Amino acid sequence: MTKPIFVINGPNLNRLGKREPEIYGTTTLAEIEAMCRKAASGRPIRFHQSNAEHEIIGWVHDAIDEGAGIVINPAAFSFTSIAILDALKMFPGPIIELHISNVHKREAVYHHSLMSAVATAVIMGLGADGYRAAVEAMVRRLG
Ligand code: DHK
Repeated sequence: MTKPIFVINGPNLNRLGKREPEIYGTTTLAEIEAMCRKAASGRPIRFHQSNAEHEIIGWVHDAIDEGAGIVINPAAFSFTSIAILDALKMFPGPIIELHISNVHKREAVYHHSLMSAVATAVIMGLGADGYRAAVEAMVRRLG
């Protein structure tokens, strides 16, 4: 059985499409999910979003048990959650951290992601298209 790629999304990303379109664009999360499934070219995808830290940790644990790779947009938890960082530390496979916006062009509160230290790679500033780039890179990396 081909192990899935987990695509995990953090808080407020369920509001994409309407949320600060000048920063996040107008692509909805459902459209992003469809882009990820297309970009995965046949590899299974587990696509999740939650505003709750414990649920995101639960999906990272699922990925530890049954996933091949993780693409994660931790959103605001990127800058606050040592708990999610600790969970990601246990994941043996490749991790691509993703941000729709270029956080370094934004307010200082967004400048230091705790997750980048354990990420294989970080993609940011490509808008929703960053998800397609991340999944395609993950598929190539997993071979
Ligand atoms: C999404 C968020 O919700 C913010 O908290 C981050 C990230 C940026 C994004 O660009 O995808 O700062």
